[in-house]
This record gives sequence, C-alpha cells and structure tokens, in this order.
Amino acid sequence: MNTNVKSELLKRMSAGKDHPVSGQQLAEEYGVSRTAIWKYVKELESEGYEIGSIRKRGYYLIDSPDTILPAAVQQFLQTKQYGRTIRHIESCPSTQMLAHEEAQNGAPDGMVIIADEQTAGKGRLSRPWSSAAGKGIWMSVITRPELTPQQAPQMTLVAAVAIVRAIEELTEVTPTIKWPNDILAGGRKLTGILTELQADPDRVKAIILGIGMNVNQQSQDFPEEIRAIATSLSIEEGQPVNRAKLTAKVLDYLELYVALYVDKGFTPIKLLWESYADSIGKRVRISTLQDTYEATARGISEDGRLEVVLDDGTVRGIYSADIHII
Ligand code: BTX
Repeated sequence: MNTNVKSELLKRMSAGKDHPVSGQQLAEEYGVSRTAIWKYVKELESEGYEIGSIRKRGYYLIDSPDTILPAAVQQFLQTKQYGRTIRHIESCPSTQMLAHEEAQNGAPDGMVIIADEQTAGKGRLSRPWSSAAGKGIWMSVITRPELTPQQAPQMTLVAAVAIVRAIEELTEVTPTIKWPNDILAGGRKLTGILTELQADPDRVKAIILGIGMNVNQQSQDFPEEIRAIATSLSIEEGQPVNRAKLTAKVLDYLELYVALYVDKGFTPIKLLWESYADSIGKRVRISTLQDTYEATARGISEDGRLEVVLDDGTVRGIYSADIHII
C-alpha cells in the first residue's frame, strides 16, 4: 500500500465539497491507476471515513473518524523524515519493545511505532503506564541523532518542549513541564516520556522516545489509583482533540528541535524548557533511589541535570529523581 498517495488523497479531500479531488488527476500525478485511487477511497471508507463523490468531478470528505492510522497522521505532517515511516498496531504490550526490535533491524531515523492500545505500557523504573484503547497517543519514535551517549538524556527535555509546543498550538491548554519527563495541566499528569538508548560506548545508535499522551480519556477511563493525578487534553479542553493532527504536530516539532539540539547545542532547548518548567525558583522535595531531601530548584544545566540549591548554599545537579513541589 502506498501511504503517500493515500495520505495525499485524504489531505486534498479535506478541502470539502466545493473542491472535490479528481481521481483521474491524482492518478496521473502519482503514476498509479484510477482503480488504485478508487481502492484507496474504499479502504478509507472501511476505516470509518465518510466520503462523498460528485460525478465527473471527484471525491470529498464528509466526516473523519478519530484514527491514528499512517495516512491519517501523514496527511498533516510537515516533516522531512519523522513520521514518514509509521507502523500502526491496534494493540500490543508496549510500543517501546517493538521500537527496540525495529531499531536493531535498521529502522530509519524518525520511524514511528504507534498503537491504539497498550496492554503493558511502561513508564520509568518499570512503572506501569495506563494506555486506554483509542483514547491516547501511545507511540515510540526511533531517532538517530549524531550525539554521544552522554548527550542522550537531554533528548527527554527536547521531546518535552516539542510536545508542549504542539499542545499549545492545537489546543487552549497551557501545559507545564515537571522535570524531567512529565507534562502537566492543572497540576495533573497529561503526558509521560520514556527515553531509551541503543549505543556503542562512544556513539548513539538509536534513541527511542516513548511518548504517552492522554488525549480523549474521561476521568473514568483512568484506573482508580491514578484518577486523582492524571488528566487528558479533552478533560482540560472540554471537547475531544484530533489524535492524528496532534501526533503529526508533535512529530513536526520533534524533528525541528532535535535538529536544533544537534546543530546548536543544548542552550536554545534549555531556554525553551526553562520557560515552561513549573519548578524553577520553587522549593522541591527530591526523591532518589538513595534518599529524600529538600532544596530550591534553580534551573537546568547544559547537560540536562536539574540544578538545585541546598539549604547550606551548595548547588547539586540531579540526573534522575522524582520531584515534588512543596
Ligand atoms: P513515569 O515513570 O514518569 O510515570 C509512571 C507513573 O505515572 C505511574 O507509576 C502512575 O503513577 C502514573 N501513570 C500511569 N499511567 C498514567 C497515565 N496514562 N496518565 C498519567 N499518569 C499515569 C512516564 O513514566 C513515561 C510514560 C511513557 C509511556 C509511553 S507510551 C508509548 C511508549 N510505550 C511504552 O510502553 N511506554 C512509552
């Protein structure tokens, strides 16, 4: 199946009844048969799209389902590489596992594995990630930036900034970032990021960005134990949000900001990140595997550590911990 032609068909059909897409013209442009175009129309109908046709003029879109199938996402993409190869799965334990396999088998930079449902979605430290069917964006993006393994942890912060920008652009929600990997709205968790690495000692082979975004859940869609701490875009916005459009926007910004990080270093990302962070200048409780203590958050360092000032004035840089604003 050629998702290029299919996503182009979808994109053009969105112009509405007054601008129908000529099957003949699209077939000629892409060097495929008219029957092939007709098959894509039938395929889209079977995926839930409602398509109208006007004799001798062409097809137009009446209504779209909320799907995250490759063509649905790709019709909105403005990237060069990211999201140009998408593997969509209805249900899987975790897209991270599949992404690791794909990366090992030579997946291209920017390949996306996206699922409608995860049955064993994972967070950091093997914590579970609730991934309700058809309600969120559960995806792993395989990236191959020219970075050293030491520069890899900052990719979490790059992804966080990309996600916040995408949400801001498409919704009225104003998210904040909680170091290192949570995106919050109204103090509740909207999105989590899990960054995993495949590397030689001196070279990154792949960084797999696991992104879990709560989009169209209502409160009852979350397991009881996280209902008080989790939220979704549609809860915050008061109406459903188009998952395909949002997925594409996240990929647009991700490609942009990863390139910015590789070309210009971490400073521009750091400034953006700090502008969205909720903890800077605040008193925080820091829990690591070893201990728990309090300090004041100051900012992030060039290598992505959270800098905190202890009560005796010493500055400490933290790589990995859970932070609570107090
Ligand atoms: P984290 O360790 O920061 O967050 C996990 C914690 O967040 C859980 O212990 C729970 O308290 C809470 N939580 C679980 N599910 C949700 C949810 N849907 N919304 C809000 N809070 C929740 C965050 O780890 C990293 C999450 C990455 C998820 C993506 S989805 C695609 C990819 N595949 C996969 O298995 N993981 C990543």
